[in-house]
Amino acid sequence: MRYLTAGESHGPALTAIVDGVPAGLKISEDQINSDLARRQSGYGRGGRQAIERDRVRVTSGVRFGRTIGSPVALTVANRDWENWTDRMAAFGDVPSDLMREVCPRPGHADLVGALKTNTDDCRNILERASARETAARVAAAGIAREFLAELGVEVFSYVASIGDVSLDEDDPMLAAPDYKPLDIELSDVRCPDEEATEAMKAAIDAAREAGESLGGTFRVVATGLLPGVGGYATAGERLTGRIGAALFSIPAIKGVEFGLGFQAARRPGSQVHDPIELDPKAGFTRTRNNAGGLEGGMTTGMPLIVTAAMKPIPTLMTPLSTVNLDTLEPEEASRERSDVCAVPACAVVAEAEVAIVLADAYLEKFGHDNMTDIKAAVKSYRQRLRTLSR
Ligand code: EPS
Repeated sequence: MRYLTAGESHGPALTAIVDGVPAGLKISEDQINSDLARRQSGYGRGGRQAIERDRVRVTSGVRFGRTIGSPVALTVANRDWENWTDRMAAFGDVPSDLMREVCPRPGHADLVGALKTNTDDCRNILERASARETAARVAAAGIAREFLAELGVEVFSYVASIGDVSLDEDDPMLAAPDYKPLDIELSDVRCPDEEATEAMKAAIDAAREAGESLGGTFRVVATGLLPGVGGYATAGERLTGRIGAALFSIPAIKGVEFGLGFQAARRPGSQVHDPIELDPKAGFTRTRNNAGGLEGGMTTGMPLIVTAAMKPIPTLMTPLSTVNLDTLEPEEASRERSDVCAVPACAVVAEAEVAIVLADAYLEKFGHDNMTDIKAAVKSYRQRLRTLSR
């Protein structure tokens, strides 16, 4: 399962095409719309989210609520397009009063993108480098999430820190799967703890006051995974690399850790690796989950726990210095309407990326033509694993 997106932040719409979707998969428009709404929410978002009401329109690959085995095309309209029809027109002359973006923001794709593509208007770059594009990813991943849900796999996320405020967790590798999805959804910053939520919101308020922006960390958790999904034999099969690449493809992601992550490098082996047990009911299991659900590039059957770090958004209301591309003189970087903090939204996008990789790996292992055959293959694999533990 792969996806490709198109669409500019202030163009008419975002589009995603999802390829490799099996036939017979039930798709719910409401479910995709609720994921789109989750991506739009979060304390610290800017004015754009007051304009948009992201809703998906499926234009191919689904008939009477089920996939038919062809690529699925999805669009999400940009309501803000109405305000940009002259500045973002596909055809016609350049308006004489067009304000080009010539003061690239440090930390954004503006400058390097303009140099690379030989344009004198950073808008050509920022329109596509904007995180608005991630709405299309979330819509695309709706297909993957439905597929995984049919096979008993749930993917969720929560925010672990914003700026220097952290959620206090005893052992995230054990605690994470126990968090209640409702507590996470009810928090304005997707944090399962009320006190931490309030402290994070206060940090965002202080950043807004100071003309600053804030990054943070979040975890994506997948439960219900079967062991042996992914592969160890070739570089391209390893889920660690595939999930890592998928998360690093999200704008602003600067670090990814699986399970204990960097902490594992500071502990001796006996305090890192997870002892194996044989449970008469559950089969092979682990006494803990420091690996975060992956060993040798494959799922272990324990929850997948991956943490990612998002840098602060580059648009600052108290801007850093830059160089004006017209005058070549020092100037302040451009101010755009922007978010103070988009970590909660980014966590939802990360869920989407993880879901697509996991769905792809499941399809590899269990076939990809239709849901009946896939479910039969999953059942027979479960059966074989069960026999093995007896
Ligand atoms: C975003 C839409 C954008 C930004 C933000 C994310 O809308 P606009 O540029 O019209 O305000 O709010 O984009 C960025 C953080 C960025 O760096 O470009 C969205 O829908 O997520």
